[in-house]
Amino acid sequence: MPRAEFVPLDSYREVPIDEMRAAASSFLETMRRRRTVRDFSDRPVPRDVIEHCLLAAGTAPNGANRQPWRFVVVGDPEIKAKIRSEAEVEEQAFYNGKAPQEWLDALEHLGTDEHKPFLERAPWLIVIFGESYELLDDGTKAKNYYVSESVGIATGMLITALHHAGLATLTHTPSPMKFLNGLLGRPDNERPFLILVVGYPEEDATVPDISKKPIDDIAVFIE
Ligand code: IYR
Repeated sequence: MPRAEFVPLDSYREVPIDEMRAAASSFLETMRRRRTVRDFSDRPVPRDVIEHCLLAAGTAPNGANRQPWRFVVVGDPEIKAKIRSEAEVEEQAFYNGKAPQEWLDALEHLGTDEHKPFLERAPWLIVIFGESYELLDDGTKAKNYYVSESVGIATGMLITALHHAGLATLTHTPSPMKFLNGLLGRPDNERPFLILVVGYPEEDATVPDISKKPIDDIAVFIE
């Protein structure tokens, strides 16, 4: 890779400290309204909103700027039905013998089970892949770096962008997920990371009454 041209950092905007405080605290309020939703409405969501949120995710910092992600956005009802049926096969096995009891106990309070109707009902499924390497035109492989970190950061930014736009999401990880390559016709260098279910919540949607850890339990300051 030739060295990039360096240009002034024109996009940075400094804000006064009081505005910084207000921005940080109001963003916290916004983020505290985000909930993982499992009861999705079938109301349509315009594709351009999804595209903007994906472009926001695509601004994520990542290894060597290789941008090792691929978002496969599924709105086709037939493909969604196939994803649901294959995911439910995996989940059936997970909940009925494959998952260790300790894992099932850890999930108990969330009330999850092998039924995944949201995979058909929500208007969009964003299937997120990480590209472990790039296939160059001459057939050689170019390795990517920090793929799971990069894709994880991009996924977090996507969830944030969708929430900011007024949409609900669910991170869904059927295990194993390799069936997604076959179903979606994706090449071997793309490894499924997770399925992000996107849409409006059902009007009577409920969520578990759980809380997030306070600052002292998630951070240590060394000053
Ligand atoms: N993939 C399963 C199980 C599951 C695992 C974790 I860790 C969760 O936080 C939630 C669910 C499922 O989707 O049901």
